Amino acid sequence: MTITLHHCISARSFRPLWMLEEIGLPYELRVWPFPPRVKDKRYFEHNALGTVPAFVDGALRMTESAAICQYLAQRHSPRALDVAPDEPAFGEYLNLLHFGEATLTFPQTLVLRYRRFEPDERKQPQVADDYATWFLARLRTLEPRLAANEWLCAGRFTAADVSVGYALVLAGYLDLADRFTPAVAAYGQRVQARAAYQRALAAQDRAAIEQGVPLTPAPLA
Ligand SMILES: N[C@@H](CCC(=O)N[C@@H](CS)C(=O)NCC(=O)O)C(=O)O
Repeated sequence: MTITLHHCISARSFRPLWMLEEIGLPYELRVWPFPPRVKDKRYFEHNALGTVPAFVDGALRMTESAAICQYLAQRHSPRALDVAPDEPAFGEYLNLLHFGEATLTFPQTLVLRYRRFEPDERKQPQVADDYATWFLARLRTLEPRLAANEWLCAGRFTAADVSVGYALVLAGYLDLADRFTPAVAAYGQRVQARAAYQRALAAQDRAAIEQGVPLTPAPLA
């Protein structure tokens, strides 16, 4: 049974797309204009929340990007992209995997919304600046970890790197990457140099062109 991933260009659905490329699983990529709940209401048939990702694997439907990464890693990449419960880094891995979305991506969505996405009369520069600062402060635990290690945990690249790596890529879209500390900046370059990351970028562009969807990145509200 082929996996189907519903995606908007550069949105959080990029995390599972990147995972699928890391693992080398076959999948069907459906690209939607952003935000699908406004631009194409047929999307509600796939996810009643209107958000991407929506991930379909047989009878299973999932809508949380970090959870999908965890699912794919555990099911298809044991002890490689996944960290098993009997490995010393298991708890650290789960913490970092979820830190990428819950702690690092959430404040950035406020920056996007109030700096870029809202019409001028609703823009809130103070909110955007405060959440940008908050996001950057939340990177502080990564700096010593990445100064000492190539990847986040377990001595190898895992789904936690996909989760956190995407949050750093998103910061680049928001022009925040030039405020990264040195080890975080170098790690951001390392994750983006991965062949699977590059294949995922190419796959989203190819699918968008084939499906007639503009290549403009999602504002990620
Ligand atoms: N916590 C969810 C968030 C999903 C989410 O909010 N996705 C955004 C794009 S990055 C979206 O679809 N926004 C459109 C909307 O809210 O209508 C995840 O990690 O997948």
